Amino acid sequence: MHKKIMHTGISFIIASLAAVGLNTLKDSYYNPGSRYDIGESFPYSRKTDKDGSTIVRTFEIGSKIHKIYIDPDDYILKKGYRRNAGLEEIPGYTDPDDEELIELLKHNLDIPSGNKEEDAEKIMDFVHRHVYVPDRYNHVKTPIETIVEGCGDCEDLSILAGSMLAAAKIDFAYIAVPAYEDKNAHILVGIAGDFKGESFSHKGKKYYAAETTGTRWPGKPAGWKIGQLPDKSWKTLDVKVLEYSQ
Ligand SMILES: [Ca+2]
Repeated sequence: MHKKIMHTGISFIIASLAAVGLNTLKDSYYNPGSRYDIGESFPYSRKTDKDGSTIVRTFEIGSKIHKIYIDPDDYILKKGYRRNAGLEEIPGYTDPDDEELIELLKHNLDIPSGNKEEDAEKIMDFVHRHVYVPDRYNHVKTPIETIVEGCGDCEDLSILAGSMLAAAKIDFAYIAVPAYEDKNAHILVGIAGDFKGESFSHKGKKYYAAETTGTRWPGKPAGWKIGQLPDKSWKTLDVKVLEYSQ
């Protein structure tokens, strides 16, 4: 669910990268790319530890290498069935209680820092390191699936952002953009706080636009700032602010 793009060349590049990644992962405990859909998995910077008991995802943020440890059984359990949902159902997939997500916020991103705006920017920077890959079956991913696979489409990346914001107790909503002209429907998050730029008002609050998609490569995070709208025409559409309450 995102703007229509030229798929042919990009799909080929992603398939090639996935193939390279899978070769380096042949001793891995599991291989979601082969079990499901190679187009939904981006194995760059993911491997298992020596005995295969933990999935390790590596992120380089600034000069620091971050490692995130995920239980493969937890991942496989969450990957285990297909989910398909309309945009209005997306808030229900928010998962702020995931222990691995809470660990990630605390130990990798030092959240909460006491400054909610800075924490929100840090969360968005982390989300922006996940590659935008449209999925073939409209599978709604849990945050752990998106982190392990390193990629997702607009709903998956927004659920990851929303779950992290909710876990950090930062006020946010999902912003659902309807399909228009030749563009598909889209979803992003909106964050309340001391930000500048474009926002969507709902029940007296301003939710500043926070686009979650945009990168094709994990080393080059999408550059959207909070308050920046990828397409200003969204302001003229019947955009829905979908609340999430803890
Ligand atoms: Ca998806």
